[in-house]
Amino acid sequence: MIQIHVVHRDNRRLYDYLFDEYFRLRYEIYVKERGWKALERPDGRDIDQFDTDAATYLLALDANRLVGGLRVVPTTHPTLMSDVFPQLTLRGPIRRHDVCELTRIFVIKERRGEQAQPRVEHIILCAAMEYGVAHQLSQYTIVMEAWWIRLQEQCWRITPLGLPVDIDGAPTVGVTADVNSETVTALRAKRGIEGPILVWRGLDRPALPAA
Ligand code: COA
Ligand code: U4Y
Repeated sequence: MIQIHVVHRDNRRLYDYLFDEYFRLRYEIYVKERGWKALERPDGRDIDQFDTDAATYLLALDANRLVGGLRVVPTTHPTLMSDVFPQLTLRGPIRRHDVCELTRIFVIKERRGEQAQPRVEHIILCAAMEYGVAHQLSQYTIVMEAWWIRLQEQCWRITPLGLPVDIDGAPTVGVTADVNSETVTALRAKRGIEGPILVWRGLDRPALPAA
């Protein structure tokens, strides 16, 4: 059974054993598969300037195997949108306590496009919404290749922050996605996910129940 583990500096020690594999997998996917040259490093790990203590990782584990992930960074800290791609926003990057940026979503190759529901990608996206509600976020910001828009529209309400820009040969957009408990409920129903899927091991659960 897939569970999405919330990993933050306060409980990272419990997951330290996973992180080298996590960064290596990211390198495999983003640099080797996707060809994102800006992330090339001699050590074969995708670790960038936003992998700091401010980041929270949502790690998808299936019987202790890492099968996917997503990174959440507060917009009160430097983000991909504010520091690398501010040109994607017409009114300037959002910096608010109740808004976080989502980056580095992935599913390992063997687990993509699964017919059996709920598939890993859907579980991660539902978990991200659950996390946002638990932390009383109002929105996420996302820098994404434009092909995501079609998939995104099926599950979240997104709003563009600017015009598409060609980045490294791919049309790329900056968007916000609204966070609310109605979306969590709708996603669970649509994807056949029964109840909360976040695991907060070693962390205080946020005061509010996660939807
Ligand atoms: N360019 C265009 N479309 C893409 C794409 C790409 N690089 N990657 C995936 N898609 C499309 C697929 O064609 C598919 O469309 P379909 O439903 O019409 O067949 C759909 O997205 C789903 O992708 P798939 O890979 O089959 O399965 P998934 O839903 O299990 O996983 C991802 C989706 C994106 C999580 C997975 O493909 C992945 O981890 N990719 C590598 C990491 C990545 O590129 N992340 C996003 C960066 S913006
Ligand atoms: C970085 C410099 O995964 N450049 C960087 C850095 C792709 C471009 O960004 C460059 C990344 C998930 C990279 C490539 O040319 C969205 C998502 N977004 C991507 C990410 O990195 O997380 C960026 C897309 S643009 O070389 N690039 N990092 N310095 N540090 C998302 C999540 C949830 C879903 C939908 C999508 O709802």
